Amino acid sequence: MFTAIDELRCGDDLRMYAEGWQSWSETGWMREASVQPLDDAEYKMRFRPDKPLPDSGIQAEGLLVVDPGNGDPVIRYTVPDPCQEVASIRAVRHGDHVVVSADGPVVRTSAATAQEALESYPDLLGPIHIPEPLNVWCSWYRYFEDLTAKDVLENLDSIAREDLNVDVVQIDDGWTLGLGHYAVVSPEFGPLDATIDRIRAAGRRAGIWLAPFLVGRDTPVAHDHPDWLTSAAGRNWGTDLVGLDLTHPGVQEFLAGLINRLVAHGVSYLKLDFLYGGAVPGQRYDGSQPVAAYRRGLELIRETAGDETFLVGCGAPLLPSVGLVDAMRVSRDTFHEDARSGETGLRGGPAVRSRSWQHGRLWINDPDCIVMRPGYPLRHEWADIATRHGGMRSFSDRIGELDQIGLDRVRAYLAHRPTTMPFTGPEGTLP
Ligand code: 9PG
Repeated sequence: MFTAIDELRCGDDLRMYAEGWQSWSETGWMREASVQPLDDAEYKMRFRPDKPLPDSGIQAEGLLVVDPGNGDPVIRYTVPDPCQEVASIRAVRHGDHVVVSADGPVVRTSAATAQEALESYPDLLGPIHIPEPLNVWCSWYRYFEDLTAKDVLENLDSIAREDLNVDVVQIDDGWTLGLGHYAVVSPEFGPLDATIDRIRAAGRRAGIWLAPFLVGRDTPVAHDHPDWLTSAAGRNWGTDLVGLDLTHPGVQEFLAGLINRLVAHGVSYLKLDFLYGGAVPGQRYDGSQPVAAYRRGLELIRETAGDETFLVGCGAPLLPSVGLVDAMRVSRDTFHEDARSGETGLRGGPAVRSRSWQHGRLWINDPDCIVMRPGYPLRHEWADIATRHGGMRSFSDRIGELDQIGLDRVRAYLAHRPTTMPFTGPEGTLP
């Protein structure tokens, strides 16, 4: 139930910053209307299944800034504790005024500028430890799910031969049959432990991808443990997805066991993907609400992995993750497997720019991988944005396939480790 909480006069230059729910959600400065989902799966995977979207106006998840554009102060609306509950906050323009409404408690603060309104927000959340960013080689945008241990080792050797400044060799999706199959290693991938050993022996950190908060509906875990499941979480890997109840002792034991095993094998970097699955609606074992349950699950992973393990959130509810992840994906994928030629444009561009104020304050921003082989036509445009607004520096190519231009650019990208000093200001994109 939405209740009107405020009414502001506005001018022609009205602009509103709406924070999206998770890494892949649209976020930024808007004038009148939010982006709408294309279909039900996208609704579940980029929006909140339990939060209908308004017919008109914009909807922010937990953080809205209204710059009235008439010289009046900028107003920021936030939620009191985003680790417990994230209210949706709506803003609708009616001629010369804007009506703000919310479906939960909201704190209203005024600021002199839009930049100040965003940049002072992290102060509300208490001290947050921000580690140094890492440079990453990632398998995904070259190998997708057809990855083998041999591919990883080939690139490990290339990194040494080309003397690239890579901290982490990260095995993305493809190494496992999936969490729903109890995260067993895929036979097509080959030996995981030996690969991790080789990465570490080469003096790099071993990183691995995991989607720990959801499973396929038609998988052994879902069949064996119907009481571990919450509700629908979209669709991927050719199957409907369902969220896990992170307050259930069985789920907690399963996840802690898995993280323990990976860390004991020498993994010290976890890309935690599809995390929104932990916060879908549904009944939970201990009666928790979705956001609090999600936070409990992420805390469990942090506790189990230890402070030395670098955690990257991806597909992750943003505000409920603060303080538990080292880096956060702040954008959509560089490209999807069926659109490698770049025809979908720079999908990550708008959110990477709009969320640049979060870098060094809430976490290290991860703009996603650059891809520098000649076959990706937007390689330079995307690298320009990632260089300017990034934080984490990752690339995803078969190194042997890079041309000289691509290799030089990768080398330059990794050579200058970005500082964790906060970026200077929000660079919103206006339609
Ligand atoms: C591995 C990939 C990569 C990538 C992640 C994530 O909406 N979707 O269907 C959807 C599918 C995949 C996806 C994002 C959205 O990519 O962002 O970097 O790790 O998983 O499967």
